[in-house]
Amino acid sequence: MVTLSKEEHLEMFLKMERIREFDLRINKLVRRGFVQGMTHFSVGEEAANVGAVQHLTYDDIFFSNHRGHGQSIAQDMDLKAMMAELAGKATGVSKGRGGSMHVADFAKGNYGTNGIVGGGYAMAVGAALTQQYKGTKNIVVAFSGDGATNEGSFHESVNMAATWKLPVIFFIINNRYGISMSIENATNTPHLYTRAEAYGIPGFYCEDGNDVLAVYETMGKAVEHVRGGNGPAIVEVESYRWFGHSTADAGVYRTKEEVDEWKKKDPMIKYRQYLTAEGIATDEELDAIQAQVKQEVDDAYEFAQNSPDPDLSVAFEDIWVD
Ligand SMILES: Cc1ncc(C[n+]2csc(CCOP(=O)(O)OP(=O)(O)O)c2C)c(N)n1
Ligand SMILES: [Mg+2]
Repeated sequence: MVTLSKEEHLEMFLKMERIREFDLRINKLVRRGFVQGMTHFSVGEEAANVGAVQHLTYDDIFFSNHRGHGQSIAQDMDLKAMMAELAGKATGVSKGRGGSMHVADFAKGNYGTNGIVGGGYAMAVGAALTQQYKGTKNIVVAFSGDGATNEGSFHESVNMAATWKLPVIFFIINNRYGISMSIENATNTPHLYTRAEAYGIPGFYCEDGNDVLAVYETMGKAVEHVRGGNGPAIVEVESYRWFGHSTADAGVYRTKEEVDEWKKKDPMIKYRQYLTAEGIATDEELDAIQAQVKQEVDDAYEFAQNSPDPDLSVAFEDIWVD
């Protein structure tokens, strides 16, 4: 089991709470038309995101996918700028031009969410090659879902990273579905981390990806391996998205019983129970964090609401490097 200080525990709880509260609010705002475009939620996958990102410094780099709110918030993305981005406002992190699938924060190593499934893998390999070439100790993480690992880009990227011993982790959140396609219908093996063997690299598996400490521990082993200059690794954690694939999903391919079963394994409740049972934090302290986050999300909404729309002239900015 991992040993963390109280501050570290509370920081992880805070980040998980931010992801939960932010996405619950965005869900409402999409329905009201305030947030435009396709949006994919990280609700239910808070532990999988925070347990992994907690190992990264701002000098490390990560590439996210379409479901990237969780990783972005876990790496301290400003909630105001993020909400403004989702609302298409000029004050957004990408000046309101990208929306949910194009939030990035280079200063914190967040190289962006990405609407192309499997689109982050090869870029992560390129970024890892840069780190190796420059001789840094920084690592790169390519976050993806289970479905994306059946794209050719996954196999090409892992193969090249393994051959060149690049400092990159392929971190898979296995939530059992790629849109409506169950993992059983998409692949012939029950687990994805076992693919590592085919490339001669280690694969790490976390059965309970809703337990933030279990994810943290599993990711810790992969980070130690990769930061130590031993080449890449694959990590698979099991979790579940509570909501539909995106805001345009009626969810007819999953039973209510299945969704309810996973809601019982709520990562927030699991962590709260651990923290209180171990005497690390009181319910009052955790309630105060929840109240603080609620206020942060309220403030982000107000900021986004009061922000101007972008001027059309910015549409063609930042396309070419000067
Ligand atoms: C190249 C490409 N193919 C298909 C899509 C449509 N699409 C968007 S998300 C998705 C499923 C992704 O599933 P998974 O990787 O498991 O991530 P999850 O949504 O479950 O987090 C698909 C097929 C796309 N955006 N890009
Ligand atoms: Mg999936």
